[in-house]
Amino acid sequence: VKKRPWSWDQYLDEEKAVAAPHRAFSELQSFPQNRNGFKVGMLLEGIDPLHPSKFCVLSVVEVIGYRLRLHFDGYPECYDFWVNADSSDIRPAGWCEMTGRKLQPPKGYKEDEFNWAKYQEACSTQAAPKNLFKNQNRTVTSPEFEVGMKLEAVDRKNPCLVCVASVADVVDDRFLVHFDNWDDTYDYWCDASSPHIHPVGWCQDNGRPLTAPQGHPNPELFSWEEYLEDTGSQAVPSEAFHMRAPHRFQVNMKLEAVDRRNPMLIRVATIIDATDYTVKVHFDSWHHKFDFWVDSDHPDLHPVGWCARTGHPLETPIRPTDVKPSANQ
Ligand code: MLY
Repeated sequence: VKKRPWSWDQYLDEEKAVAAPHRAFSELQSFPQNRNGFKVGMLLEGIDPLHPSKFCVLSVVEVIGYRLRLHFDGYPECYDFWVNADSSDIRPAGWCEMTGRKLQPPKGYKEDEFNWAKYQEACSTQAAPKNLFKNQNRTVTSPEFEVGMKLEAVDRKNPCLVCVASVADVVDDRFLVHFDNWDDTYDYWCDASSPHIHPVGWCQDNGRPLTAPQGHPNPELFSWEEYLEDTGSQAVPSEAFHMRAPHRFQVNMKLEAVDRRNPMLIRVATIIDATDYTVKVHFDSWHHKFDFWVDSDHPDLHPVGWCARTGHPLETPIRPTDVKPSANQ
């Protein structure tokens, strides 16, 4: 018996479910406007997901549809990661030098002896052309967020904590949130509309505990006034914060989501729970132990039809109807 090809329309019909509407998705989740022009072997610079303060030398090692797998030159494959072609986390070769940032060279190179021209020659590979980076020359900026300014921010690895934090870097409309006296593994990039950041004094105004910087002599008695003075720093002006409206996803809506365990795969998924700014994603026909909470604007969530549109395979659920019931049941 020839199986009919899987179709979203038919599946939604059978499940009596609806697709999450396009307006629920952010620009970086929606159908892309351009093609993915990246090719295997191209070199570029990008943010290390495990150390978001670092820009590193990366090469494209796999391209599927609108996505690419990036590899840290000279390092084991286990650190490879996937991004969409329009990710804000990737930049053309030379971007760090041009913007006065440190670039983490490939393994085996010292920072001051790395040179893009020589490296490309040595590996006889080429840098990805600048026009492939959709995120370049964004006109939107966040001028009110300046490096060194202080704020209160949710530690996303420990989401019940709101902590003393600083702006550690600013690129276009995004900035890097760093937790004072902690290492950069807690850092994250966000923009002024993030629900995870608040102006200095927010915890006090909202009767919430504020986590002082690590090693603060008197964390219970932390005072912003003293801290700003002692560190010679300024608070991000409160007018700079423009928290976005809550998302428009609803429970039971269907979508396409990147598999956390094997991020090469995109699966048929359902929103099974939600808060104002996060959703809980379930992979259809998979065990609930794979469910996960994620920010509603995460670039790994896509509308129904995204895979078909971008030329990415979609992992479809195993249908119980595919299994013939036995005769004596
Ligand atoms: N128990 C955790 C808490 C770390 C919190 C760090 N934040 C505030 C940046 C730990 O010590 O690893």
